[in-house]
Amino acid sequence: MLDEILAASIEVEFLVESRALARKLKAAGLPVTAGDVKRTDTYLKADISPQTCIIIEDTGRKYLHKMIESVRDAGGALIYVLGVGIANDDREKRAQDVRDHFSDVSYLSLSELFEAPLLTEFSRALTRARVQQYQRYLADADRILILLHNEPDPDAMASGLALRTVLHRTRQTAVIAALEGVTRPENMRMVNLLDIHVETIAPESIHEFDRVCMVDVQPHYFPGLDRVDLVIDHHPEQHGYNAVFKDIREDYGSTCTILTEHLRAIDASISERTATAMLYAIKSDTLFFNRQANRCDIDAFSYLYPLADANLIRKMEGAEITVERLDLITKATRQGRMVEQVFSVFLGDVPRDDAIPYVADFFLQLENVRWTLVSGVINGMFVMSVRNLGYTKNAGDFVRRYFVDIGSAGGHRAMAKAVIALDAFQARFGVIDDDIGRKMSELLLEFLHEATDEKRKKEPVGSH
Ligand SMILES: [Mn+2]
Repeated sequence: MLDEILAASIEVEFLVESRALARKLKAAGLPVTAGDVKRTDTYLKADISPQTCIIIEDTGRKYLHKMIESVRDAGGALIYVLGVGIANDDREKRAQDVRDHFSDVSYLSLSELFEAPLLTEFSRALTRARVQQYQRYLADADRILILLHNEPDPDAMASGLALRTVLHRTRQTAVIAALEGVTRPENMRMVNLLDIHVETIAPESIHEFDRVCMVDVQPHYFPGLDRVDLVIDHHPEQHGYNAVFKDIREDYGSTCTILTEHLRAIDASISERTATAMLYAIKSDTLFFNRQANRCDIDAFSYLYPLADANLIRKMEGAEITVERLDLITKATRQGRMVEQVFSVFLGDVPRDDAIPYVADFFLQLENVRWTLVSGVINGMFVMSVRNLGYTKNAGDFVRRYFVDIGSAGGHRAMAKAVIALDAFQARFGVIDDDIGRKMSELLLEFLHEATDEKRKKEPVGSH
């Protein structure tokens, strides 16, 4: 096996104890000699140098130390011991023993070497079975709807394109649509540069499609829609709806990461346009791996990277800054307050609801800021975005605690949102204008201090 793995890139020679085994291996075409593996002579004869990499097979025999010492005496310096056919517990003991006696010798085991790639392969096979199931289920539909959330963001749109690729369909037979279309500048730029068509449809026309799929969102988002065919999403799983197939992975940084795995599992070829959209989606949903990203997001990113157009991505990213947003940043700088690494500001009436998360993300970049709390009023609704770094406490828990009974409130560990009718907000908190920013920051500090108080209680007296 090692010959097969290594011989293509490295010159390999084998040394075995038994002459019979040497003859067998030689017959199989391997460069092999037989010799006493405990003797320094044997290694001198083999002409090893400090640059020779020596792998010693450890099958649990007693004279492992003697072998390592002989190799060293003959001038060997790059020594590995490879545990083969040893039970897990014994292997750990032997590895420890080698580490204790020979600090420069590394212990590897066959199972460790093979575990990761095999598990990846098996989980890919499981994903393949899952994808083939929904492919078959959707195959005979004339027209499929791929429904996105309102104001589709890069992850939603790219996931739409990716799912269309998985289903081997065209713009006519798999319609990517939303109830409210794209208006934000950065999303518009993506639509234009990648020529993405997101149709705006009325809620009633959802039922005109043979099958309904959704990506980056779940059915509860759409009132009155409680049954769909396929849901692929990375937001926390919601209940109270039926989906024939679903793949929801809360710990993933983007829906596109899940879809990259689906595409890889079925060996689909991904067009440059789709790969570019997906790569941009992963970057944008994870703030380039600055929030809520895992190993799979990084794997998906490196898989898509060579398939995508990096220049287009750079162009799409530049669209985030607009004069309108700069005005709000200026206002927030003047009116915001910083208390214990919490930046909070109430912006008053804001023209567009994307301004609020934008300002929240922006101020999170400032030195010493660990939480941002940005709120404003849009069409008579109080809207607040919460962001954090360092995950001391859960942003979603914070908004749910204070707002879920008077409006909608939810989110992840690092980002959350609350939307409350202005009169309900006033009735609860009784504050107006600039006092809103102060009040919100007090609530958050109260919430954050709770954690430290609990921790302190657990610590023994006098430990400070
Ligand atoms: Mn997303």
